[in-house]
Amino acid sequence: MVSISPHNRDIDASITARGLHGEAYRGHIFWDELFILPFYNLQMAETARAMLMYRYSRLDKAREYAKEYGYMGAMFPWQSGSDGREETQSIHLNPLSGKWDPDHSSLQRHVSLAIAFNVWQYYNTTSDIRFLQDYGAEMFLEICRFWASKSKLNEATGRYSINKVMGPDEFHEQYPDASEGGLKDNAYINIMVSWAFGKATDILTAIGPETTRKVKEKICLTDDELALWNDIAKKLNLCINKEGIIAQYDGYFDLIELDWDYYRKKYTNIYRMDRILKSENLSPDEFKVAKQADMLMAFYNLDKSEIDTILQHLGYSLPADYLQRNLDYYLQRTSHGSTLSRVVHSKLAMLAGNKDLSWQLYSEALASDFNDIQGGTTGEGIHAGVMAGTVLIALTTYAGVNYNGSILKINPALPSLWKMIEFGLNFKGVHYWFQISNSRVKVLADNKCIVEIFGKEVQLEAEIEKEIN
Ligand code: IFM
Repeated sequence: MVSISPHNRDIDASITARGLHGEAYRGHIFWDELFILPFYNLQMAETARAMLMYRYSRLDKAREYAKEYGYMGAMFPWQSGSDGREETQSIHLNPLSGKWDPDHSSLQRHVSLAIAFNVWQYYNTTSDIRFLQDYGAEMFLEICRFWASKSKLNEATGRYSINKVMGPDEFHEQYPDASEGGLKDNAYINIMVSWAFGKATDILTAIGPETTRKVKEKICLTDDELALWNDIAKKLNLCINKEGIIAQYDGYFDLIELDWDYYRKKYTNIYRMDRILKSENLSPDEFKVAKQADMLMAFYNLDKSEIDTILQHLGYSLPADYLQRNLDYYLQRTSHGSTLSRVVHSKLAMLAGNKDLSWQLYSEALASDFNDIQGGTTGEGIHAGVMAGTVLIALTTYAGVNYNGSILKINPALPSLWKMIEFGLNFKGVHYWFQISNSRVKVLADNKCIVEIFGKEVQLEAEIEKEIN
């Protein structure tokens, strides 16, 4: 059971991180929508729209929040409830030590990028131009404006930096010995900001000149601001070592390597390495240990080709196998303290050509709530993000459906235990039915359209089934 369904599309609500099953996170809404919304985009577009309207209805509050911190545009809260104010706690109980530790997770400003990404994904999947014209573009542009005001040019290097943020990996909250929370140049954030500034142009083109004029007038957006976004998009800073590893954030390479064997032997379950380290009077901020995908999260959102373009645009050149290298590097340093971690890594493992690893992580992700793999957290509520994420991995990574472009592309790579998968979905106003095995795709659409199957464009006529081998 979730807090959003076709029956309550007119209710001002979105999906709480733990559904309606328990009291964990007090019913708050996080960035987990990013893992959930695509399912609704493909199956129940009106429900997806309702989720985005939950955010739009709190845009003013996000504007106030940005202003309160000296920024422009819209800064959405990391944890959101009914009135859109920041609901994140500032202290956190460590059950291992019984101590309340400072909690800087409200600095996960990347939630606003997730909302911008969701606006684009919703529009691209549904072609709901009215939503984009009336609400989505405004929200997207205000989010870009926020990130522009957070980007600071370093005259010496000619690069922009974004400071005082936390990435999705919640174990790193601040620099060791710093007196306040926040890190500089988180790679996931900087890549997604560059993506958002690029996408802003596509959004203005999509809504057309007349609506562009109206939206710009409504939010007083100038051409100088748009030019600045363009400049920032090309000059954001990333820290990359000579092996082609992209640092999670500036300073990450200076951290200490964790003795994983020692901790595995000592505690068996080391998902929550943050709590373990803190209970030993150490801090995860000092170690190369991640709760979940952070830099690699960019590859969950975007096609690798898009990231290659962004990196090129930013003027960085990396080894051809940089994705494999980064996956190996970060996987060895990740404890999967969030159920979302395995969903992301199962997709990445497949991208890096490691089918077995992908299946292992996927199977564990599937069992998250069924087996309560985090040892007691399911009783506090199911994990809505991982549930939707596992459905989507079946469709995207395994059935190989890519809905990021202007037509659907199908390139299946089913796990060896799967013979065939059959499902329906909606894309750009057309309803599709697919039956997919590794060597054959059967497809039926209710309208004339083009799809790409096994790398070749296929013209479909309404209600005429095609089989492609
Ligand atoms: O949003 C997530 C976060 O990424 C990891 N901790 C739990 C949150 C709520 O599900």
